[in-house]
Amino acid sequence: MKKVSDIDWGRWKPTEKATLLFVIRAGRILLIHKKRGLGAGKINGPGGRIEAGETPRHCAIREVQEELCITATGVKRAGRLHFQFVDNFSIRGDVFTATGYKGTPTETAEAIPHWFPVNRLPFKRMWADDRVWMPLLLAGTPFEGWFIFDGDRMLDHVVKART
Ligand code: 8DG
Repeated sequence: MKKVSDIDWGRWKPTEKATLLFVIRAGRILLIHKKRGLGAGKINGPGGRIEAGETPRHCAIREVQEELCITATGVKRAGRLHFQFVDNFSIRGDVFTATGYKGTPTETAEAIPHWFPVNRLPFKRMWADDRVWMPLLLAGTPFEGWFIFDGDRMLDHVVKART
């Protein structure tokens, strides 16, 4: 299981379902330094696991509230990511963008907020796949991606723009 094509994605069931949300405003994107959980130490969008009975959109908004103390507005679906890890863990991520927010981004136990210019993203400190699909997200092009990871290392990827 080293290639995306090794997996029957039609039957694939993720261990976890999660969300990510990126507030993009005036040429800048709101990211977090993630303090704990999967991807601790990395720069990412705020997000987390979907709870029972929750829609992905509701999860994305709740996670941003919990991690940064703001309420995202103008929330729109952007894409879907499928991650298979070689140790058998797997996670699906629904990705959203937002055009604004209410409140003030504030550090919490989970996250430190940081704004970055959209053309100067800190890819070296982000998950390896992000540089593959982030251009589609920033262009407003719906996307879907499939990835094989060994820990932090991306072994294979396929990303498609959805029209
Ligand atoms: P919770 O307590 O907040 O519910 O969740 P948690 O246990 O802290 O969950 P989490 O670690 O925050 O969930 C993993 C987050 O990391 C989730 O938002 C999806 C995201 N994520 C991956 N892989 C990748 C990736 O390759 N790139 C990006 N950008 N995000 C990823 O799991």
